[in-house]
Amino acid sequence: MIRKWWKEQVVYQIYPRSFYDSNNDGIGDLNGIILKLDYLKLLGVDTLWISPHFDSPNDDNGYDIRNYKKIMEEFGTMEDFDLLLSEVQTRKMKLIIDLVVNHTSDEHNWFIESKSSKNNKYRDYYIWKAGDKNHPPNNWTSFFGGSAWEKDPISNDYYLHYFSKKQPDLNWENNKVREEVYEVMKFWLDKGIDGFRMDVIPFISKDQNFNNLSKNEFSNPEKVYSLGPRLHEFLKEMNSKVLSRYDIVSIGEAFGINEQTMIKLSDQREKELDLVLLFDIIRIGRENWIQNKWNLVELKKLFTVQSNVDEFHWPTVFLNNHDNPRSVSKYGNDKEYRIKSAKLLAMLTLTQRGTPVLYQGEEIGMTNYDFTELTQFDDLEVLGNLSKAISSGISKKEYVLHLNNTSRDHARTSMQWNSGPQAGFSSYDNNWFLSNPNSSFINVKNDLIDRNSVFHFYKKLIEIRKNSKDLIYGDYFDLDPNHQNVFIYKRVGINLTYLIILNMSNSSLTYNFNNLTEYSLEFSNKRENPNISSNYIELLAWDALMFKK
Ligand code: ISL
Ligand code: CA
Repeated sequence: MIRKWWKEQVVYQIYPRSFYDSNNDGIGDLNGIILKLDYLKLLGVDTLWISPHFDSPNDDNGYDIRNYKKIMEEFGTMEDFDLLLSEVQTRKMKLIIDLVVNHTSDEHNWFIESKSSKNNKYRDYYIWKAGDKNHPPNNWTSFFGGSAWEKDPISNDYYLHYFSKKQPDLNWENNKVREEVYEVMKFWLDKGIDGFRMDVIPFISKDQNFNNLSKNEFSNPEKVYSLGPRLHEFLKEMNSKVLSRYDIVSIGEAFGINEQTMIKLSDQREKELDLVLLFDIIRIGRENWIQNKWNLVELKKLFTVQSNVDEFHWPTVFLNNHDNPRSVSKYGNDKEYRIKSAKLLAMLTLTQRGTPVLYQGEEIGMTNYDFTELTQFDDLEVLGNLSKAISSGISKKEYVLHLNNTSRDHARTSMQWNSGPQAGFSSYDNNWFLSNPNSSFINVKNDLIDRNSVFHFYKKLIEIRKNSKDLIYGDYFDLDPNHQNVFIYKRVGINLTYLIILNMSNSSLTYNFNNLTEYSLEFSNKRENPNISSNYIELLAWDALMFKK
Protein backbone atom coordinates (compact mmCIF):
# COMPACT_ATOMS: atom_id res chain seq x y z
CA MET A 1 0.00 0.00 0.00
CA ILE A 2 1.42 3.39 -1.03
CA ARG A 3 1.46 5.58 2.11
CA LYS A 4 0.41 9.24 1.80
CA TRP A 5 -0.22 11.92 4.44
CA TRP A 6 -3.76 12.43 3.16
CA LYS A 7 -4.59 8.77 3.75
CA GLU A 8 -3.63 9.04 7.43
CA GLN A 9 -5.31 12.30 8.40
CA VAL A 10 -8.82 13.19 9.49
CA VAL A 11 -10.36 16.04 7.48
CA TYR A 12 -12.77 18.54 9.05
CA GLN A 13 -14.96 20.68 6.79
CA ILE A 14 -15.78 24.21 7.92
CA TYR A 15 -18.64 26.24 6.40
CA PRO A 16 -17.15 29.63 7.43
CA ARG A 17 -20.48 31.49 7.15
CA SER A 18 -21.96 29.42 10.00
CA PHE A 19 -18.86 28.57 12.00
CA TYR A 20 -18.02 31.53 14.28
CA ASP A 21 -18.68 35.26 14.00
CA SER A 22 -15.71 37.10 15.53
CA ASN A 23 -16.86 40.67 14.77
CA ASN A 24 -20.55 40.26 15.62
CA ASP A 25 -22.04 41.24 12.27
CA GLY A 26 -24.09 38.03 12.17
CA ILE A 27 -21.86 36.27 9.62
CA GLY A 28 -19.11 33.76 10.36
CA ASP A 29 -15.62 34.82 9.29
CA LEU A 30 -11.95 33.82 8.94
CA ASN A 31 -10.95 35.32 12.30
CA GLY A 32 -13.72 33.23 13.81
CA ILE A 33 -11.98 30.12 12.51
CA ILE A 34 -8.63 31.32 13.91
CA LEU A 35 -10.24 31.74 17.34
CA LYS A 36 -11.43 28.11 17.21
CA LEU A 37 -8.25 26.43 15.95
CA ASP A 38 -7.26 25.30 19.46
CA TYR A 39 -10.67 23.66 19.80
CA LEU A 40 -10.10 21.80 16.51
CA LYS A 41 -6.57 20.85 17.59
CA LEU A 42 -8.02 19.46 20.82
CA LEU A 43 -10.53 17.40 18.81
CA GLY A 44 -7.53 15.98 16.94
CA VAL A 45 -8.48 16.69 13.33
CA ASP A 46 -5.47 17.59 11.20
CA THR A 47 -6.67 18.79 7.80
CA LEU A 48 -9.19 21.63 7.54
CA TRP A 49 -11.27 22.15 4.37
CA ILE A 50 -12.98 25.53 4.24
CA SER A 51 -15.94 26.16 1.93
CA PRO A 52 -15.36 29.07 -0.50
CA HIS A 53 -13.79 32.13 1.11
CA PHE A 54 -13.52 34.16 -2.14
CA ASP A 55 -15.22 37.45 -3.04
CA SER A 56 -18.82 36.57 -3.93
CA PRO A 57 -22.30 38.13 -4.11
CA ASN A 58 -23.39 35.02 -2.16
CA ASP A 59 -26.21 33.97 -4.45
CA ASP A 60 -25.14 30.43 -3.55
CA ASN A 61 -23.25 31.24 -0.33
CA GLY A 62 -19.86 31.64 -1.93
CA TYR A 63 -20.14 28.93 -4.62
CA ASP A 64 -20.55 31.86 -7.05
CA ILE A 65 -17.12 33.46 -7.19
CA ARG A 66 -16.72 37.06 -8.34
CA ASN A 67 -12.94 37.34 -7.79
CA TYR A 68 -10.70 34.32 -7.18
CA LYS A 69 -7.92 36.43 -5.69
CA LYS A 70 -9.97 38.46 -3.25
CA ILE A 71 -11.42 37.44 0.13
CA MET A 72 -15.19 37.64 0.58
CA GLU A 73 -15.74 40.96 2.34
CA GLU A 74 -17.94 39.45 5.05
CA PHE A 75 -15.21 36.90 5.86
CA GLY A 76 -12.35 39.43 6.27
CA THR A 77 -9.18 40.35 4.38
CA MET A 78 -6.28 38.61 2.64
CA GLU A 79 -4.21 39.37 5.76
CA ASP A 80 -6.81 37.41 7.77
CA PHE A 81 -6.45 34.50 5.35
CA ASP A 82 -2.64 34.59 5.55
CA LEU A 83 -2.91 34.64 9.35
CA LEU A 84 -5.35 31.71 9.30
CA LEU A 85 -2.96 29.71 7.12
CA SER A 86 0.04 30.42 9.33
CA GLU A 87 -1.94 29.69 12.53
CA VAL A 88 -3.05 26.37 11.01
CA GLN A 89 0.54 25.52 10.09
CA THR A 90 1.84 26.56 13.54
CA ARG A 91 -0.45 23.88 14.93
CA LYS A 92 0.93 21.31 12.47
CA MET A 93 -2.42 21.16 10.73
CA LYS A 94 -3.15 21.49 7.03
CA LEU A 95 -5.54 23.75 5.09
CA ILE A 96 -7.49 22.81 1.96
CA ILE A 97 -9.57 25.38 0.11
CA ASP A 98 -12.64 24.94 -2.11
CA LEU A 99 -11.90 25.31 -5.85
CA VAL A 100 -15.07 26.27 -7.76
CA VAL A 101 -14.08 26.39 -11.43
CA ASN A 102 -16.98 24.77 -13.25
CA HIS A 103 -18.64 28.19 -13.08
CA THR A 104 -18.09 31.72 -11.78
CA SER A 105 -20.49 34.38 -10.53
CA ASP A 106 -22.22 36.41 -13.26
CA GLU A 107 -20.61 39.38 -11.52
CA HIS A 108 -17.12 38.08 -12.28
CA ASN A 109 -15.27 40.50 -14.57
CA TRP A 110 -14.80 37.76 -17.15
CA PHE A 111 -18.57 37.33 -17.48
CA ILE A 112 -19.32 41.04 -17.49
CA GLU A 113 -16.89 41.36 -20.42
CA SER A 114 -18.12 38.17 -22.09
CA LYS A 115 -21.73 39.32 -21.94
CA SER A 116 -20.96 42.85 -23.18
CA SER A 117 -20.65 41.86 -26.83
CA LYS A 118 -20.29 38.90 -29.18
CA ASN A 119 -16.80 39.85 -30.25
CA ASN A 120 -15.44 40.64 -26.80
CA LYS A 121 -12.20 38.70 -26.16
CA TYR A 122 -13.84 37.07 -23.12
CA ARG A 123 -16.91 35.93 -25.09
CA ASP A 124 -15.64 32.34 -25.30
CA TYR A 125 -14.79 32.15 -21.61
CA TYR A 126 -18.40 31.02 -21.22
CA ILE A 127 -20.81 28.87 -23.21
CA TRP A 128 -23.05 30.93 -25.48
CA LYS A 129 -25.51 29.40 -27.93
CA ALA A 130 -28.19 30.82 -30.18
CA GLY A 131 -31.61 29.50 -29.28
CA ASP A 132 -34.33 29.38 -31.92
CA LYS A 133 -36.88 32.11 -31.36
CA ASN A 134 -37.88 31.74 -27.71
CA HIS A 135 -36.47 28.27 -27.12
CA PRO A 136 -33.21 27.56 -25.33
CA PRO A 137 -30.57 25.62 -27.31
CA ASN A 138 -31.59 22.30 -25.67
CA ASN A 139 -33.62 20.88 -22.80
CA TRP A 140 -30.83 20.82 -20.18
CA THR A 141 -32.09 21.70 -16.70
CA SER A 142 -30.50 23.62 -13.85
CA PHE A 143 -30.16 22.04 -10.38
CA PHE A 144 -31.62 25.19 -8.92
CA GLY A 145 -34.81 25.05 -10.99
CA GLY A 146 -35.76 25.77 -14.61
CA SER A 147 -33.69 25.65 -17.75
CA ALA A 148 -29.88 25.53 -17.69
CA TRP A 149 -29.93 28.30 -20.33
CA GLU A 150 -30.50 32.01 -19.67
CA LYS A 151 -31.30 34.34 -22.56
CA ASP A 152 -29.19 37.47 -22.76
CA PRO A 153 -31.22 40.45 -24.06
CA ILE A 154 -28.13 42.15 -25.50
CA SER A 155 -27.09 39.44 -27.94
CA ASN A 156 -30.24 37.30 -27.85
CA ASP A 157 -27.95 34.33 -27.26
CA TYR A 158 -28.30 31.99 -24.29
CA TYR A 159 -25.56 31.16 -21.78
CA LEU A 160 -25.25 27.82 -19.94
CA HIS A 161 -25.59 27.55 -16.15
CA TYR A 162 -25.93 24.12 -14.53
CA PHE A 163 -26.67 25.92 -11.29
CA SER A 164 -28.24 29.32 -10.73
CA LYS A 165 -28.39 31.88 -13.56
CA LYS A 166 -25.92 33.86 -11.47
CA GLN A 167 -23.45 30.96 -11.88
CA PRO A 168 -22.56 30.84 -15.61
CA ASP A 169 -20.52 27.77 -16.61
CA LEU A 170 -16.95 28.37 -17.75
CA ASN A 171 -15.99 27.10 -21.20
CA TRP A 172 -13.19 24.62 -20.54
CA GLU A 173 -12.83 23.99 -24.29
CA ASN A 174 -11.10 27.38 -24.32
CA ASN A 175 -7.47 26.85 -23.30
CA LYS A 176 -7.29 30.49 -22.13
CA VAL A 177 -9.90 29.58 -19.48
CA ARG A 178 -7.85 26.57 -18.42
CA GLU A 179 -4.70 28.67 -18.16
CA GLU A 180 -6.57 31.23 -16.05
CA VAL A 181 -7.76 28.46 -13.70
CA TYR A 182 -4.25 27.03 -13.37
CA GLU A 183 -2.93 30.50 -12.57
CA VAL A 184 -5.56 30.94 -9.83
CA MET A 185 -4.61 27.54 -8.39
CA LYS A 186 -0.91 28.48 -8.31
CA PHE A 187 -1.73 31.81 -6.64
CA TRP A 188 -3.17 29.94 -3.65
CA LEU A 189 -0.71 27.02 -3.74
CA ASP A 190 2.23 29.43 -3.65
CA LYS A 191 0.79 30.76 -0.39
CA GLY A 192 1.32 27.28 1.01
CA ILE A 193 -2.14 25.72 1.12
CA ASP A 194 -2.23 21.94 1.19
CA GLY A 195 -4.75 21.19 -1.53
CA PHE A 196 -8.19 21.66 -3.04
CA ARG A 197 -11.66 20.24 -2.76
CA MET A 198 -12.91 20.67 -6.34
CA ASP A 199 -16.53 21.66 -6.68
CA VAL A 200 -18.55 19.55 -9.19
CA ILE A 201 -15.31 18.92 -11.08
CA PRO A 202 -16.80 16.11 -13.24
CA PHE A 203 -18.97 18.74 -14.97
CA ILE A 204 -16.19 20.85 -16.52
CA SER A 205 -16.21 19.05 -19.87
CA LYS A 206 -19.37 19.51 -21.97
CA ASP A 207 -20.31 17.32 -24.94
CA GLN A 208 -20.09 19.85 -27.77
CA ASN A 209 -23.06 18.28 -29.55
CA PHE A 210 -25.28 19.66 -26.77
CA ASN A 211 -27.83 16.90 -27.35
CA ASN A 212 -31.12 16.96 -25.47
CA LEU A 213 -31.50 14.93 -22.30
CA SER A 214 -33.60 11.83 -22.91
CA LYS A 215 -36.76 11.34 -20.80
CA ASN A 216 -35.13 9.11 -18.18
CA GLU A 217 -32.06 11.37 -17.93
CA PHE A 218 -34.20 14.26 -16.71
CA SER A 219 -34.45 13.15 -13.08
CA ASN A 220 -30.67 12.87 -12.68
CA PRO A 221 -29.01 15.16 -15.27
CA GLU A 222 -25.78 15.00 -13.26
CA LYS A 223 -25.31 11.50 -14.66
CA VAL A 224 -25.09 13.05 -18.14
CA TYR A 225 -23.28 16.27 -17.16
CA SER A 226 -20.49 14.21 -15.55
CA LEU A 227 -19.76 12.27 -18.76
CA GLY A 228 -18.17 15.10 -20.74
CA PRO A 229 -15.72 13.68 -23.33
CA ARG A 230 -12.62 15.68 -22.28
CA LEU A 231 -12.90 15.43 -18.47
CA HIS A 232 -9.90 13.12 -18.04
CA GLU A 233 -7.85 15.06 -20.58
CA PHE A 234 -8.48 18.33 -18.71
CA LEU A 235 -7.65 16.80 -15.32
CA LYS A 236 -4.45 15.22 -16.65
CA GLU A 237 -3.45 18.64 -17.96
CA MET A 238 -4.31 20.24 -14.59
CA ASN A 239 -2.31 17.56 -12.83
CA SER A 240 0.78 17.93 -15.00
CA LYS A 241 0.70 21.75 -15.07
CA VAL A 242 -0.23 22.34 -11.42
CA LEU A 243 -1.11 19.54 -9.00
CA SER A 244 1.98 17.36 -9.58
CA ARG A 245 4.27 20.28 -8.73
CA TYR A 246 3.20 20.52 -5.06
CA ASP A 247 2.91 18.12 -2.11
CA ILE A 248 -0.83 18.55 -1.89
CA VAL A 249 -4.07 16.60 -2.01
CA SER A 250 -6.74 17.02 -4.70
CA ILE A 251 -10.26 15.95 -3.74
CA GLY A 252 -12.92 15.92 -6.42
CA GLU A 253 -16.58 16.42 -5.48
CA ALA A 254 -17.81 13.63 -7.70
CA PHE A 255 -21.44 14.59 -8.13
CA GLY A 256 -23.13 12.22 -10.61
CA ILE A 257 -20.17 10.11 -11.72
CA ASN A 258 -20.47 6.42 -12.54
CA GLU A 259 -18.11 3.73 -11.30
CA GLN A 260 -15.72 3.73 -14.24
CA THR A 261 -15.32 7.50 -14.04
CA MET A 262 -14.66 7.16 -10.30
CA ILE A 263 -12.06 4.45 -10.93
CA LYS A 264 -10.28 6.61 -13.50
CA LEU A 265 -10.52 9.95 -11.65
CA SER A 266 -8.85 8.73 -8.47
CA ASP A 267 -6.43 6.08 -9.81
CA GLN A 268 -2.92 7.22 -8.81
CA ARG A 269 -1.62 5.79 -12.10
CA GLU A 270 -3.95 8.06 -14.12
CA LYS A 271 -2.42 11.17 -12.56
CA GLU A 272 -5.72 13.04 -12.31
CA LEU A 273 -7.03 13.44 -8.73
CA ASP A 274 -6.09 11.81 -5.42
CA LEU A 275 -9.51 11.38 -3.81
CA VAL A 276 -13.18 11.68 -4.75
CA LEU A 277 -16.20 12.51 -2.59
CA LEU A 278 -18.85 10.08 -3.82
CA PHE A 279 -22.57 10.72 -3.33
CA ASP A 280 -23.85 7.13 -3.19
CA ILE A 281 -23.74 6.77 0.60
CA ILE A 282 -24.73 10.29 1.59
CA ARG A 283 -27.63 10.34 -0.90
CA ILE A 284 -28.89 6.79 -0.28
CA GLY A 285 -32.64 6.62 -0.94
CA ARG A 286 -32.72 10.26 -2.18
CA GLU A 287 -34.76 11.54 -5.09
CA ASN A 288 -34.39 15.33 -5.30
CA TRP A 289 -36.27 16.74 -2.27
CA ILE A 290 -37.67 13.33 -1.32
CA GLN A 291 -35.94 10.97 1.13
CA ASN A 292 -37.23 7.46 0.55
CA LYS A 293 -36.71 4.55 2.89
CA TRP A 294 -33.34 2.88 2.65
CA ASN A 295 -32.01 -0.20 4.44
CA LEU A 296 -28.79 -1.14 6.12
CA VAL A 297 -28.05 -3.97 3.67
CA GLU A 298 -27.96 -1.41 0.82
CA LEU A 299 -25.79 0.93 2.87
CA LYS A 300 -23.30 -1.83 3.73
CA LYS A 301 -22.99 -2.76 0.05
CA LEU A 302 -21.97 0.82 -0.77
CA PHE A 303 -19.25 0.78 1.90
CA THR A 304 -17.93 -2.54 0.58
CA VAL A 305 -17.82 -1.29 -3.02
CA GLN A 306 -15.88 1.86 -2.14
CA SER A 307 -13.56 0.17 0.38
CA ASN A 308 -12.42 -2.73 -1.72
CA VAL A 309 -10.78 -1.08 -4.67
CA ASP A 310 -7.12 -1.77 -5.42
CA GLU A 311 -3.99 -0.19 -3.91
CA PHE A 312 -4.04 2.59 -6.51
CA HIS A 313 -7.27 4.01 -5.10
CA TRP A 314 -8.20 5.42 -1.72
CA PRO A 315 -11.76 6.10 -0.50
CA THR A 316 -13.18 8.98 1.49
CA VAL A 317 -15.70 8.32 4.27
CA PHE A 318 -18.25 10.97 5.24
CA LEU A 319 -21.87 11.15 6.40
CA ASN A 320 -22.16 14.94 6.61
CA ASN A 321 -21.38 18.07 4.62
CA HIS A 322 -22.86 21.51 3.91
CA ASP A 323 -25.19 20.10 1.24
CA ASN A 324 -26.84 17.36 3.27
CA PRO A 325 -28.94 16.86 6.40
CA ARG A 326 -27.24 15.99 9.69
CA SER A 327 -26.15 12.35 9.96
CA VAL A 328 -27.58 11.73 13.44
CA SER A 329 -31.00 12.75 12.06
CA LYS A 330 -30.64 10.75 8.85
CA TYR A 331 -28.80 7.56 9.86
CA GLY A 332 -29.14 7.66 13.66
CA ASN A 333 -31.88 8.50 16.12
CA ASP A 334 -31.86 12.20 17.03
CA LYS A 335 -34.46 11.79 19.76
CA GLU A 336 -34.05 9.33 22.63
CA TYR A 337 -30.78 7.89 21.27
CA ARG A 338 -29.15 11.08 19.94
CA ILE A 339 -25.90 10.83 21.92
CA LYS A 340 -25.52 7.07 21.59
CA SER A 341 -26.33 6.94 17.88
CA ALA A 342 -24.07 9.94 17.19
CA LYS A 343 -21.24 7.99 18.83
CA LEU A 344 -22.07 4.93 16.73
CA LEU A 345 -21.85 7.05 13.56
CA ALA A 346 -18.52 8.41 14.77
CA MET A 347 -17.24 4.85 15.12
CA LEU A 348 -18.55 3.97 11.64
CA THR A 349 -16.92 7.02 10.02
CA LEU A 350 -13.61 6.70 11.87
CA THR A 351 -13.06 2.93 11.59
CA GLN A 352 -13.98 2.47 7.93
CA ARG A 353 -11.23 2.16 5.27
CA GLY A 354 -10.63 5.57 3.76
CA THR A 355 -9.98 9.18 4.71
CA PRO A 356 -12.69 10.40 7.11
CA VAL A 357 -14.16 13.82 6.29
CA LEU A 358 -16.04 15.26 9.29
CA TYR A 359 -18.31 18.31 9.10
CA GLN A 360 -18.62 21.10 11.65
CA GLY A 361 -21.02 20.15 14.44
CA GLU A 362 -21.14 16.40 13.84
CA GLU A 363 -18.56 16.04 16.64
CA ILE A 364 -21.18 17.24 19.15
CA GLY A 365 -24.11 15.41 17.57
CA MET A 366 -25.84 18.43 16.07
CA THR A 367 -29.24 17.60 14.57
CA ASN A 368 -31.51 18.80 11.78
CA TYR A 369 -33.57 21.93 12.33
CA ASP A 370 -37.38 21.62 12.64
CA PHE A 371 -38.36 23.92 9.78
CA THR A 372 -42.08 24.69 9.59
CA GLU A 373 -42.33 27.44 6.96
CA LEU A 374 -40.91 27.79 3.47
CA THR A 375 -39.79 31.32 4.41
CA GLN A 376 -37.37 29.90 7.00
CA PHE A 377 -35.11 28.38 4.33
CA ASP A 378 -32.09 30.23 2.96
CA ASP A 379 -30.99 27.83 0.23
CA LEU A 380 -31.76 29.01 -3.32
CA GLU A 381 -32.18 25.34 -4.26
CA VAL A 382 -35.33 25.24 -2.08
CA LEU A 383 -37.15 28.06 -3.88
CA GLY A 384 -35.62 27.07 -7.21
CA ASN A 385 -37.31 23.66 -7.01
CA LEU A 386 -40.59 24.87 -5.50
CA SER A 387 -42.53 25.05 -8.78
CA LYS A 388 -41.21 21.61 -9.82
CA ALA A 389 -42.36 20.25 -6.44
CA ILE A 390 -45.80 21.84 -6.71
CA SER A 391 -46.25 20.61 -10.29
CA SER A 392 -45.34 17.12 -9.06
CA GLY A 393 -48.63 17.35 -7.13
CA ILE A 394 -47.53 18.10 -3.57
CA SER A 395 -48.56 21.11 -1.47
CA LYS A 396 -46.13 23.68 -0.06
CA LYS A 397 -46.68 22.11 3.35
CA GLU A 398 -45.74 18.65 2.06
CA TYR A 399 -42.72 20.16 0.32
CA VAL A 400 -41.55 21.57 3.69
CA LEU A 401 -42.09 18.17 5.31
CA HIS A 402 -39.87 16.58 2.66
CA LEU A 403 -37.28 19.32 3.07
CA ASN A 404 -37.13 18.43 6.75
CA ASN A 405 -35.39 15.25 5.61
CA THR A 406 -33.37 16.60 2.71
CA SER A 407 -32.68 20.34 2.82
CA ARG A 408 -29.09 21.59 2.65
CA ASP A 409 -30.05 24.21 5.22
CA HIS A 410 -29.95 21.67 8.05
CA ALA A 411 -26.16 21.80 7.85
CA ARG A 412 -26.02 25.60 7.70
CA THR A 413 -27.59 26.60 11.02
CA SER A 414 -25.11 28.22 13.40
CA MET A 415 -22.40 26.05 14.87
CA GLN A 416 -23.48 25.52 18.49
CA TRP A 417 -20.75 26.78 20.84
CA ASN A 418 -22.82 27.30 24.00
CA SER A 419 -26.35 27.59 25.34
CA GLY A 420 -26.43 31.38 25.00
CA PRO A 421 -28.28 33.45 22.35
CA GLN A 422 -27.56 32.38 18.79
CA ALA A 423 -25.84 29.28 20.25
CA GLY A 424 -22.80 31.41 21.01
CA PHE A 425 -22.12 31.74 17.27
CA SER A 426 -22.49 35.51 17.43
CA SER A 427 -23.60 38.15 19.87
CA TYR A 428 -25.45 39.85 17.03
CA ASP A 429 -29.13 39.09 17.34
CA ASN A 430 -30.08 39.05 13.67
CA ASN A 431 -27.77 36.51 12.04
CA TRP A 432 -27.74 35.63 8.36
CA PHE A 433 -29.40 32.32 9.24
CA LEU A 434 -31.10 30.37 12.04
CA SER A 435 -29.61 28.88 15.18
CA ASN A 436 -31.13 25.64 16.43
CA PRO A 437 -32.92 26.17 19.79
CA ASN A 438 -31.61 22.77 20.92
CA SER A 439 -28.27 24.52 21.40
CA SER A 440 -29.63 24.95 24.93
CA PHE A 441 -28.32 21.43 25.55
CA ILE A 442 -26.38 20.52 22.37
CA ASN A 443 -23.26 22.70 22.36
CA VAL A 444 -19.46 22.60 22.51
CA LYS A 445 -19.26 24.05 26.01
CA ASN A 446 -21.36 21.24 27.52
CA ASP A 447 -19.57 18.57 25.49
CA LEU A 448 -16.12 19.74 26.59
CA ILE A 449 -17.10 19.44 30.26
CA ASP A 450 -18.86 16.07 29.97
CA ARG A 451 -16.34 13.20 29.66
CA ASN A 452 -19.08 11.02 28.18
CA SER A 453 -19.98 13.52 25.46
CA VAL A 454 -20.10 12.96 21.72
CA PHE A 455 -17.10 15.31 21.45
CA HIS A 456 -14.90 13.21 23.74
CA PHE A 457 -15.97 10.08 21.88
CA TYR A 458 -14.84 11.58 18.55
CA LYS A 459 -11.65 12.83 20.19
CA LYS A 460 -10.76 9.40 21.57
CA LEU A 461 -11.59 7.61 18.30
CA ILE A 462 -9.51 10.07 16.27
CA GLU A 463 -6.62 9.42 18.66
CA ILE A 464 -6.99 5.63 18.37
CA ARG A 465 -7.15 5.89 14.59
CA LYS A 466 -4.15 8.17 14.23
CA ASN A 467 -2.02 5.88 16.39
CA SER A 468 -2.84 2.75 14.45
CA LYS A 469 -1.52 2.18 10.93
CA ASP A 470 -3.40 -1.15 11.04
CA LEU A 471 -6.71 0.66 11.52
CA ILE A 472 -5.86 3.15 8.75
CA TYR A 473 -4.52 0.73 6.16
CA GLY A 474 -6.04 -2.60 7.24
CA ASP A 475 -8.09 -4.56 4.71
CA TYR A 476 -11.86 -4.29 5.03
CA PHE A 477 -14.23 -7.28 5.36
CA ASP A 478 -17.99 -7.01 5.93
CA LEU A 479 -18.74 -10.08 8.10
CA ASP A 480 -22.52 -10.08 7.80
CA PRO A 481 -23.67 -8.11 4.73
CA ASN A 482 -27.24 -9.36 4.91
CA HIS A 483 -28.05 -8.58 8.53
CA GLN A 484 -30.77 -5.92 8.69
CA ASN A 485 -29.71 -4.21 11.94
CA VAL A 486 -26.11 -5.14 12.68
CA PHE A 487 -23.15 -3.68 10.80
CA ILE A 488 -20.13 -5.89 11.68
CA TYR A 489 -16.80 -5.65 9.89
CA LYS A 490 -13.12 -6.36 10.32
CA ARG A 491 -10.05 -4.31 9.55
CA VAL A 492 -7.10 -6.67 9.10
CA GLY A 493 -3.73 -4.94 9.48
CA ILE A 494 -0.20 -6.32 9.47
CA ASN A 495 -0.07 -6.68 13.26
CA LEU A 496 -3.57 -6.04 14.57
CA THR A 497 -7.08 -7.00 13.53
CA TYR A 498 -9.97 -4.75 14.56
CA LEU A 499 -13.55 -5.98 14.84
CA ILE A 500 -16.30 -3.36 14.83
CA ILE A 501 -19.89 -4.25 15.80
CA LEU A 502 -22.64 -1.65 15.35
CA ASN A 503 -26.30 -2.18 16.21
CA MET A 504 -27.87 0.41 13.91
CA SER A 505 -31.37 -0.02 15.34
CA ASN A 506 -33.63 0.97 18.23
CA SER A 507 -33.96 -2.63 19.37
CA SER A 508 -31.67 -4.83 21.44
CA LEU A 509 -30.74 -8.25 20.13
CA THR A 510 -28.53 -11.24 20.72
CA TYR A 511 -25.94 -11.54 17.99
CA ASN A 512 -24.36 -14.93 17.42
CA PHE A 513 -20.65 -14.68 16.83
CA ASN A 514 -18.00 -17.30 17.55
CA ASN A 515 -14.51 -16.64 18.98
CA LEU A 516 -15.37 -13.13 20.15
CA THR A 517 -13.52 -14.00 23.35
CA GLU A 518 -10.27 -14.01 21.33
CA TYR A 519 -10.64 -10.22 21.05
CA SER A 520 -10.21 -7.56 23.71
CA LEU A 521 -12.59 -4.61 23.93
CA GLU A 522 -10.79 -1.49 22.68
CA PHE A 523 -13.56 1.13 22.85
CA SER A 524 -17.36 1.37 22.92
CA ASN A 525 -20.28 3.74 23.47
CA LYS A 526 -21.58 1.59 26.32
CA ARG A 527 -21.35 2.58 29.98
CA GLU A 528 -21.19 -1.02 31.16
CA ASN A 529 -19.16 -3.90 29.75
CA PRO A 530 -20.96 -5.90 27.09
CA ASN A 531 -22.41 -9.32 27.92
CA ILE A 532 -20.24 -11.60 25.80
CA SER A 533 -19.99 -15.39 25.64
CA SER A 534 -17.92 -17.65 23.39
CA ASN A 535 -20.63 -17.62 20.75
CA TYR A 536 -22.84 -14.57 21.17
CA ILE A 537 -22.96 -10.95 22.29
CA GLU A 538 -25.95 -9.08 23.73
CA LEU A 539 -26.42 -5.83 21.82
CA LEU A 540 -28.53 -2.98 23.15
CA ALA A 541 -30.04 -0.32 20.86
CA TRP A 542 -27.30 1.70 19.07
CA ASP A 543 -24.43 -0.22 20.74
CA ALA A 544 -21.10 0.48 19.00
CA LEU A 545 -18.15 -1.69 20.01
CA MET A 546 -14.58 -1.92 18.78
CA PHE A 547 -12.47 -4.97 19.57
CA LYS A 548 -8.92 -5.83 18.63
CA LYS A 549 -6.55 -8.79 18.66
O1 ISL B 1 -27.28 17.69 -5.14
C1 ISL B 1 -27.35 18.86 -5.40
C2 ISL B 1 -28.07 19.34 -6.60
O2 ISL B 1 -29.45 19.22 -6.33
C3 ISL B 1 -26.77 19.85 -4.49
O3 ISL B 1 -26.53 19.30 -3.21
C4 ISL B 1 -25.47 20.42 -4.98
O4 ISL B 1 -25.74 21.28 -6.04
C5 ISL B 1 -24.49 19.38 -5.52
O5 ISL B 1 -24.23 18.50 -4.51
C6 ISL B 1 -23.21 20.10 -5.99
O6 ISL B 1 -22.70 20.81 -4.87
C7 ISL B 1 -21.65 21.76 -5.08
O7 ISL B 1 -21.92 22.67 -6.15
C8 ISL B 1 -22.99 23.59 -6.00
C9 ISL B 1 -23.09 24.24 -4.61
O8 ISL B 1 -24.39 24.80 -4.46
C10 ISL B 1 -22.86 23.21 -3.52
O9 ISL B 1 -22.89 23.84 -2.23
C11 ISL B 1 -21.53 22.55 -3.77
O10 ISL B 1 -21.20 21.63 -2.72
C12 ISL B 1 -22.78 24.66 -7.05
O11 ISL B 1 -21.49 25.22 -6.86
CA1 CA C 1 -18.50 38.26 11.16
